[in-house]
Amino acid sequence: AAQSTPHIAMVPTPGMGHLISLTEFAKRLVRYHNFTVTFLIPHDGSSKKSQLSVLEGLPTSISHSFLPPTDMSNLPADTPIETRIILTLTRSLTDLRESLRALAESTRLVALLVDLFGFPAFDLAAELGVPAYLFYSCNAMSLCSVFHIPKLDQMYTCEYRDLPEPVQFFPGCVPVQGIDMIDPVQNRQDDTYKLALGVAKQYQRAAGLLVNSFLDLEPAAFKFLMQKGGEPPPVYPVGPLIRTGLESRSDLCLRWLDDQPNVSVLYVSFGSGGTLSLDQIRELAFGLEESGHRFVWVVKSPSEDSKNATFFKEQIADEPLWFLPEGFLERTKGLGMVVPSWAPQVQILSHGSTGGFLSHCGWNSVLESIVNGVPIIAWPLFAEQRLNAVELTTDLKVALRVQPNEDGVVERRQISECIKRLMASEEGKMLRERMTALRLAATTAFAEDGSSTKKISEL
Ligand code: BUP
Repeated sequence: AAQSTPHIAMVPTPGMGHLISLTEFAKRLVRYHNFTVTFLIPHDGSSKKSQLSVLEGLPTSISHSFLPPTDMSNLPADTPIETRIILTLTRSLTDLRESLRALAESTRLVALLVDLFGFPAFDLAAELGVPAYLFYSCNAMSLCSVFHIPKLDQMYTCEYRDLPEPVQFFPGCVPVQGIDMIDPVQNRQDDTYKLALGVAKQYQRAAGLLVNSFLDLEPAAFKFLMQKGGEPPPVYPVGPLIRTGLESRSDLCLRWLDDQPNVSVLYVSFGSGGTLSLDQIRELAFGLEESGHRFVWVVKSPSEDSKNATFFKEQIADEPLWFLPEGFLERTKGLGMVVPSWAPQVQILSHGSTGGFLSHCGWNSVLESIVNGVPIIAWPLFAEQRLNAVELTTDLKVALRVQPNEDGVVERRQISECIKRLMASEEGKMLRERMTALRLAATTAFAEDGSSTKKISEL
């Protein structure tokens, strides 16, 4: 019987966002479509703790194994994150080949599913004669940009931030300034630019592209991607897939939220990858304080350069929140909660007291906000986050966006103004109403006859 159950191998590259959305997709395949799944996980030798927290609660028909750690010690410290991620995978290909072969012998292996950086594994699927699919864990708009970049490369020689006019990646696309395009194309001399330029070709080799978004959220982008005879292979909107199965309510900040008025608290987080400079953290603290609104702030230690790394480390050992302005915690006592490093984000966003999200606009965070109807203050930092911010503010109109000054710092005045606009103005009310409509559309996508339910069945 085990042999007749269709089996899928999933390969998540480093990054919690990749793992979480793939495991959510695996859960649906197991629950509604009678598949079994094995996760084969390349890793770079760093701690597996947060990955294990996701993997441990999975149903028994989903198993996992970590591939032997790759040696990344010869990489220069400033190697871009995208290169680092892809190298972790390419340096694991021999081990991955062996694991896939073993799976093909012991199960009825019907497909390989990799994430957006996983295309170097396509050849291994071909060797085994199984189709390779790609799970694109960002939005349809950024996928359109991936397919558009080779055209821009032909059309212009300047850096994209100097383009004479904004770009449209598909008919009906909101205009995007070059500076808001994805990070890997911001420097044409850089190796990651060549990588980004080649991605469209790689994606064309997939048997299908699964996008963690839904038709009603990005109709024009999906229309473009799904037109027959277009460049991409078949595209399947399969979202919004966000983290589920988090029932524990023991957390201190959830209990604090229980005591706050409805829709009154701003949740502040820059994601697992986002850090701010010391100056910026302090400016944000003053901005929060000046706004007078309630908040839950997930803070991380300031980003360090080699100059101050030792100093920062010594300070942290003495007092973990040393970088906050003096007296901040006392002055905001009762009004705000500061949570070091990690908070139960999905539960916070689904709590009735939460009324806004100041976010780095990572796509997982955006989807979690949409599913819970929480409007956003967009503060994008890196990767494709600026593109997400453009979509949220200009196209969907469910977010406000902050802009840094010439020194790259978002000033306290702007922060507090944005918070007031979001939490207590007519404008904020409209953003919330539109977010509520999106929330409904998100629920509908996974109804019995919903667009994403149907697309997954079709797939
Ligand atoms: Br930080 C944080 N609690 O404190 P990313 C994150 N998460 O539950 P995204 C928490 O981790 P990027 C925290 O809800 C999301 O499901 C969060 O977060 C959860 O991914 C997951 O890494 C991953 O911030 O941004 O939002 O896609 O572009 O940085 O990958």
